[in-house]
Amino acid sequence: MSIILHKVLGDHRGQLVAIEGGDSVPFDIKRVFYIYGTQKKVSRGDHSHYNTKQYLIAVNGSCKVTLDNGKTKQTFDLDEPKKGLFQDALIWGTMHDFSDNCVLLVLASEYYNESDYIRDYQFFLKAVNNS
Ligand code: T46
Repeated sequence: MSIILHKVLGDHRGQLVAIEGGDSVPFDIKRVFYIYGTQKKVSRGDHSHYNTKQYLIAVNGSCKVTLDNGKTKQTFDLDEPKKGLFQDALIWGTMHDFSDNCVLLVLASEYYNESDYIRDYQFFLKAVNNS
């Protein structure tokens, strides 16, 4: 679990970051979504997935992401559009401390399927222990 710094392809017109599935993002990308209109003191996520892997980028503003593997937790600052964070399957993820105007882009390895979600922390710990 660590921040990946993407190359910024900028010139006098502005910046560009290119991300390709299977390269800097270690999976084929099947779904893209983004959250915005977040509130500083209201967290998002607070769940894990059985199979879905995610890659998170704050393309505007900033937030913190806490990843928990059932044994240890690490908190990461997503505060630049060139920073990406990989969230593997069976990792509990919480997004929090959003700045004003944060737009958090998420690339996902699977199509949306609510049955892939683990929204109960005790179920999550059981799933980790059985994996
Ligand atoms: C994550 C954070 C950053 C869909 O219909 N399709 C989708 O692809 C997604 C992600 C959600 N939904 C529906 C399910 C709920 O009715 O949108 C509603 C809100 O989803 P949720 O409560 O899961 O939202 P967040 O912000 O707590 O979490 C989402 C992602 O689920 C999660 O994986 O990392 O954004």
